[in-house]
Amino acid sequence: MRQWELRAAFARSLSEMYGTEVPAYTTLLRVSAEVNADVLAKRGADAQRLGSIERVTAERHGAIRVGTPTELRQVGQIFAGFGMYPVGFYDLRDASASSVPVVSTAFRPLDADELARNPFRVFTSVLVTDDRRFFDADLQARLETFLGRRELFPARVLALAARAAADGELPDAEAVELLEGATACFALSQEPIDRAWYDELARVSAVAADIGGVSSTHINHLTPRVLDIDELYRRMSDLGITMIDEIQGPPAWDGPDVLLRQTSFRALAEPRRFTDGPGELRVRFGEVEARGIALTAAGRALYDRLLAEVDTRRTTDPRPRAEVATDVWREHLPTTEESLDRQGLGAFTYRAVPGVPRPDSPDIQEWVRVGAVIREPIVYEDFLPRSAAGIFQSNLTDAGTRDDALVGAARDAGWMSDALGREVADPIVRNEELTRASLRALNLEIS
Ligand code: OOG
Ligand code: NI
Repeated sequence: MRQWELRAAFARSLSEMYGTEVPAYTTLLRVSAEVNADVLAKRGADAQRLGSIERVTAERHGAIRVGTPTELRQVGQIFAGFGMYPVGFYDLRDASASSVPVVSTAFRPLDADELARNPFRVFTSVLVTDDRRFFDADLQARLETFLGRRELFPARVLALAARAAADGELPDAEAVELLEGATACFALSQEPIDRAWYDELARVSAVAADIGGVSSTHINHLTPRVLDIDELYRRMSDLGITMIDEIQGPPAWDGPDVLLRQTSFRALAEPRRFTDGPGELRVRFGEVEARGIALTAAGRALYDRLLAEVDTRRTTDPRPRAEVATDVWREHLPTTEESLDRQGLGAFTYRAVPGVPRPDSPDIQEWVRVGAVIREPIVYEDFLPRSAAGIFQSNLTDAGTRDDALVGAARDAGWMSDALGREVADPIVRNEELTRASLRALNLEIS
C-alpha cells in the first residue's frame, strides 16, 4: 500500500473504532453527510470550490493527548509512516482562561496532491509537566514518574511506521499489521484507573487527568467536515443532541468563508473501570468543522484583531457573541474573494488559462481580470488556538486550578521541533510558498 492509501485506511479504521465506542459520532457522520448532499444539490459546482465532495466526505481530523516529549516523538514517528508531518504550534495554556496545561501541533500531509488524496490530520497535545502555574514540584515529580513507566506505542508499530516513512509504502501484510497496531494504540483502555491519582490531577485540570491519570492515550474526538455548519448545528440540536453554546472561529456572514469554523457535542459519560470498582468519565466527544480560505500573515493578524474587537464590544453589547462578531466582520472584512486577494489578506494560487493572451502589466490581478489566469483559494488546513481552547473548555466540567502568579515553562515551535526530532512547519510560510510557486510557474514573482 502506498502512503496515502495507508493514511486513508488509518482514518477509516479510527473512524470505525470511534463509531462503535461513541455512538453519537455515528449520528454526527450521518447528519454531516446529509447536510453535504443538500448543499451540493443546492449550490452545485460552487459547493466544491474548497475541495471535491469526495475529499470533503472522507475528510476527518482526530485529536490525541500525550504526556512526555518521548511520547510525542514516538507518535510523530507513527504519523510520519502515514505521510503526516507536524504543522503549526498552538499554546493552549494562554489561549484558555481555565486550566489547560498543554501545547499542541497538528500532523497532516504537506503537499497539495497528498492533501487532495486524503487530508487526514491529528491535533496532538503534550502536557507541560514543569509549568508551575499548574503543577508544584512534588506533583510534577510524581506525574513524570507515572508517565515514564508507561508505554503507549509498541516497538513493532514504531518499526513498521519507520519503514513506511522511509519507503513511502508497505507490503500488504505489513500494512495491515501497522493499521491494526496503530489503531489499537488509540483505543480506550480497559485498564483500571487509580481513582485517587486521577482525582488529584483532575483538581488541577481535567485535561491533565485525562492524559496523566491513565496508562494509555486515546482518540478523544474525530471530526468530519461539513459544507454548512450552521445548518448542521440546527439539525443536531433538533435531534436532541446537546451542542456546545457557540460555533468557534469566524461568525456566519455573507462574505467568503475564511479559516475554520468548529463546533462540538459535549463529552458523553462513558463507563470506565477504576481500581475500587466501576465508574464513569466524560472525556470523549464529537466535533464538526467547516473549512474556508487560508489567510496570509496580514489576513491572520486582522483576524486576531477582529477577535479582540469582538471581545471589547461585548463588554458593552449584551447580544450573543455570534451577532456581535457578524457586525464586526461586515465592517472590516472584504466581501469577495477578489478583494481578499487585492488587499493581500487571503491566500491564493494562480493557474494559467491556455490561449488567453497575457497583459503587459506585471500585476497578477490584471491577469485575473482579463481571464488569462484563474485565481484559486488555498484551503485552510490547520487549526486556531482560541477555537481549540474553546473546544477543550466546553468539554471540561470545571475550570481546574492555576496560579498565574507563578512563572510558566517556556514552550515554542522550536521546543516542539526539538522534542519531535523533526521541524514543525509554519502554515503561513507553507501557503506563501504555494502562492510563490504558482506565480513562478507563470513567470511572475511576488514583488
Ligand atoms: C483538542 C481540542 C482542539 C480542535 O479541533 O481545535 C481541537 C483536544 O480536545 O484534545 O481538536
Ligand atoms: Ni478537533
